[in-house]
Amino acid sequence: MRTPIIAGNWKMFKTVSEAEAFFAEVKGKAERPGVESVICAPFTNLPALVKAAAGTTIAIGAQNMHFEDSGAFTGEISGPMLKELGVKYVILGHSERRAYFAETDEIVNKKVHAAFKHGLTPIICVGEKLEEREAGKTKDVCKTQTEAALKGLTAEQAAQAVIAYEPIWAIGTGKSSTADDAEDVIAYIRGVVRGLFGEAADKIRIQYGGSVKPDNIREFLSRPNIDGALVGGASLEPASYIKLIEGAV
Ligand code: G2H
Repeated sequence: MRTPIIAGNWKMFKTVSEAEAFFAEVKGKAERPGVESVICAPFTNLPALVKAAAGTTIAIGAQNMHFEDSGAFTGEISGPMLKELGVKYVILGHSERRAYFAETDEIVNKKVHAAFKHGLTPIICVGEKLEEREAGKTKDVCKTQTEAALKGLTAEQAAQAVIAYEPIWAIGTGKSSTADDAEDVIAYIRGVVRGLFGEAADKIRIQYGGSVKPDNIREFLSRPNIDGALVGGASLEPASYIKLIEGAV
């Protein structure tokens, strides 16, 4: 009943010409009925990608945005700017933003509200650090981050949001969580959403992220609570991205 969503997170990779070349290769191939295909690219690539994606079923997303609509915030990009471009999704609260750019749960929550205000769908990242996992705090951390990020939303908004559970120790390290561990935590996060918003928990899509590849995506998506994947490294090559979409069906 929930359509799986595979989102490539390109991080700080690809110039405009590289993005255009990538898209030309995946067009018509990284598209399958029954799975939503999203490319989250650097800001500079977004106009070219939105143009290239016209008439396809591939959606384009950003990787961050400011919570204010406009103002003296040098170097920032706002929701109205993304909306006017035709961007549909925005990744918020990625662990790299939290770790390197001091994003707090409160900032992430403001950004989530700003995304909904401007008709963008947030992909909200939560997940524990290695030391938190080893201390048995995985679920506590995910609960705190999920509750903070969704604070003040309506149940209708919560149902439309996407959460990405990304254990930080599994990001870009080649070490992925097992599908069973990811399912356990994601089922728990869905329970947290149920506690806040009731039946919206059956509609919200919760992805797994962290070293997902074409050869392990099927295993993750075979679990009942895992509704897709947020993929970094393995989304950068056209052939690999196409296989991820094929593996999600
Ligand atoms: C986690 C993930 C993409 P990777 O950040 O969001 O990256 O798939 O490279 O671990």
